[in-house]
Amino acid sequence: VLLACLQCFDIAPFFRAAGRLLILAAVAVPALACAATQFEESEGFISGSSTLSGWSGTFLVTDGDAHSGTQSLDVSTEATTEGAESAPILFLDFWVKSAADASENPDALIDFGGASLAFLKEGDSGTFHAFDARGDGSSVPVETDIPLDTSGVSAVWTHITIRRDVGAGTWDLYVNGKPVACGLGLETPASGDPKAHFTAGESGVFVDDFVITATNPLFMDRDNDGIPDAYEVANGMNPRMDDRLGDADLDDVTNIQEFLQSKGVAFTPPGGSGILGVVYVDKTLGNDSNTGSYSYPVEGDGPKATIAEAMKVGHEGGKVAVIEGEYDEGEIVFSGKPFDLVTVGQVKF
Ligand SMILES: [Ca+2]
Ligand SMILES: [Ca+2]
Ligand SMILES: [Ca+2]
Ligand SMILES: [Ca+2]
Repeated sequence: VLLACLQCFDIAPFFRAAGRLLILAAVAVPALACAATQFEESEGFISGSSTLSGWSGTFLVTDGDAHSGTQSLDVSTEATTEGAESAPILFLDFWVKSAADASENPDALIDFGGASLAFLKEGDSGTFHAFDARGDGSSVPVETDIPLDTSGVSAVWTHITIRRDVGAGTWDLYVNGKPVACGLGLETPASGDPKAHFTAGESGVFVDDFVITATNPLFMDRDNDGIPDAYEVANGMNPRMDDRLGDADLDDVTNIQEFLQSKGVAFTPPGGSGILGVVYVDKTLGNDSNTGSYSYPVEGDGPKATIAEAMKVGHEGGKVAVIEGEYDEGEIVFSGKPFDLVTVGQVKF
């Protein structure tokens, strides 16, 4: 399974930016689901072919339009993926160019085990609608003003990412990499079915750069709670635990809602340990030459490897956050500095 997934990363360049962390995460998630394709000839997809391994339905591999390379999947009626492994939290990530549905009660453009999305014509532009199975199950507009061409087909490719959590019965939607809806209800009973189902509008649907994966394809998200590691660190959240429903700053707004309201805006990671007063220690992934400002390895920096070294650079009144693992450093000398020692996950001293 792991090997297959490393191949997935290999054929999906948009993964490469975060590849290092994704591979680490892949090691930690044994039941990894995985299916990635750009529909290119180099992957064995021949233009004009209507049968694909891992897909069923009515479609063609086409060289008529593409987001990546020269080919994509042209869904003329419907298409369903098969065969990926299941996991409680799965991400579906793809680029789409679709005809806008004129109906007021649209069919779902995509249904991913109860997480579904439609694309509706509204005036001269298109709007994505997300179905929230809580309440009356109707759809809510989540992304508007997608330009349409004269035939009512989206004039641009749109990047859709769905995070589906079967355990929680919820799903999140990211459009063009930004969070636009979080905690929508899955249809019940929520199914762990890893299949994705596309239904074409009047003029079909182009799909490209398609992947189903158990690791977050958009950003480093070690705990898979849908919030970037770096955002969590910058905002006092726990990057090693699903705390999306927690409230790090005690303002009665949940962490995931704060992330949503921020539109996932760029943040400045703490330069040194001063801003949050947290120094991270990770025996497995850390290195004592790092500053300890990050909970995860980043280019040229990351967590400390030993508590002793973290103590040296920590600020008085700050925190030393020890990330899961077994630490056998003998007696830890606090050298007179008052610290909060917090542990993340299973820590053994
Ligand atoms: Ca392609
Ligand atoms: Ca996270
Ligand atoms: Ca978290
Ligand atoms: Ca809050």
